[in-house]
Amino acid sequence: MTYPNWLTQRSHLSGSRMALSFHDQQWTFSEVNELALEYAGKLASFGINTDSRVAILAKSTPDFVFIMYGCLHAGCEMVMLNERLAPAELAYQIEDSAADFVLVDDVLQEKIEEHVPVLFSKIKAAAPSDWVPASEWKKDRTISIMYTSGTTGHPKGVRQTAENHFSSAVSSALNIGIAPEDVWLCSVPLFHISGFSILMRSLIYGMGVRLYEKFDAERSVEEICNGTVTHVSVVSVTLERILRTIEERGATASPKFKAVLAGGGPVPVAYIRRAEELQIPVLQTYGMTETSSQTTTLQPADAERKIGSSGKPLFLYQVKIEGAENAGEAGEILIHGPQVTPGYIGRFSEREVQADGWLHTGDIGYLDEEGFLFVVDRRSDLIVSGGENVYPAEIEKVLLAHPAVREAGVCGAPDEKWGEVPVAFVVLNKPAETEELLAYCKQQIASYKTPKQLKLVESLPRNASNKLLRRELKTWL
Ligand code: S0N
Ligand code: AMP
Ligand code: MG
Ligand code: MG
Ligand code: MG
Repeated sequence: MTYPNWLTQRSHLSGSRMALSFHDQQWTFSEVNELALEYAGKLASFGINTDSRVAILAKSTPDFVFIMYGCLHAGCEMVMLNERLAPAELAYQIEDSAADFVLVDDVLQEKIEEHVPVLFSKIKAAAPSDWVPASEWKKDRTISIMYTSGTTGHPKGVRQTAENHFSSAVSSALNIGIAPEDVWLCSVPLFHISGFSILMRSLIYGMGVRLYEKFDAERSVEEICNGTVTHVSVVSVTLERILRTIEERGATASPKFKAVLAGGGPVPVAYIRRAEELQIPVLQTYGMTETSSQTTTLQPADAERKIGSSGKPLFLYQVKIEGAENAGEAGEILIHGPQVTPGYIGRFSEREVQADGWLHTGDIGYLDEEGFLFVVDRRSDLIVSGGENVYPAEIEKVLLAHPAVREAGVCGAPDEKWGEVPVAFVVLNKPAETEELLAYCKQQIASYKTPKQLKLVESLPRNASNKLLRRELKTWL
């Protein structure tokens, strides 16, 4: 089962259409394809081919996009590294994925400590080897691998196949619609599925992408109000910054602007009301790395009536609630469909993700009588800080490794700026300063995972079998 090579076909079908723009530069699909072919030849000169797995660490720039598209032509698997992670966290992912090469944007090279990076500048300067692009791609080909944390504190590498990305893009289009003039503003990270899925939609629809290296509320609002973009993906923190900027300016969205896709976590009802006030259509979505982005999406038409819901499953996708017999009964959310990952790599490669045909998300929710999904509780005490996931277990593991720490417990606390942030409770076995413990964390984990507060306590709440009761910690905040 194959697809024709997406880059070749897209350039053949709509070569003169705008594919990518960044600052004042832009590239058509045929220009992008030419660059991707050239990069694939350069990558081949390092020995990168269909058997390779490459880890990539980069800022959201056109070079990153062209190198990724070069990898698509080369047929290798890409492990997408999060630039906010600490060197030790990146080393774990590179190790666990057994990446053959680590391609690194020059500005991020200090983040790679234990491996020899292939710098973007070296790739650019290389002479391309002779090389022929595959005319077809297998549907089950793994295109990307993204790490997501879990209950154990060890991140898992999630495989996303060509079919996963294709079905995700098509189902999204069946819901949102597509038109030749569409341009999607991408200021969410390309290493997350929120950003990467925009590139996949671009290739599959022939749609333009307006790329930003980092989120910028002012510039986003200009694009939305000038009508230079039609869609934008946000998390709730960036949605709020956009709304506030529009409110402060007394601006209005251009009639050309079509939709904000808001995901990565719950969107507060107050933001939805403010967006309505400004006549900005917001589509709330529930999705995850394991489902290559959206699974359910709420249409603006239903937003008022179904406030708090993440919508209905996209076409071809199924959602059910484990153990629920009637509408309104809450239980674990189970997902089935062609967007669901076939599984993990590395140390979790043996773990079945769809043993009974369904992805067990760990999230708790219910379906109402009309089939709208409401997510009521997140998996494994997951904390979402500004769209980045923070798992208590991962932070606790780091704290416990400190010689002065006997016990550690982490929970999420509401936060004005980030929505939610981690707070740690620690029992010491010898004297230590909280600043020292926090500095110790910051050395080993991303700064967004470093607890915003650390409280020294006498003991932690545990049940009869000595299991830490993280929910109880919330009552100590
Ligand atoms: C919110 C963002 C933009 C904040 O970054 P900003 O403002 O650029 O900060 P910096 O200048 O880089 O750093 C300043 C200090 O702030 C710390 N910091 C940065 N980010 C965070 C954070 N999230 N939480 C806490 N602190 C943070 C920095 O560390 C720095 O501090 P110091 O100086 O101490 O180092 C940025 O965080 C951002 O881009 N967030 C969004 C990430 C994202 O896209 N998440 C979604 C992941 N989920 C998925 O991809 C699946 C769902 C999905 O597919 C989807 C999601 C959204 C929309 C659509 C979809 C879809 O289905 O298509
Ligand atoms: P990630 O794979 O990093 O994007 O994390 C996905 C997780 O984010 C899901 O399993 C949920 O726990 C949470 N999440 C995503 N979308 C929503 C939503 N609309 N409402 C509540 N939680 C969400
Ligand atoms: Mg994750
Ligand atoms: Mg940023
Ligand atoms: Mg998330």
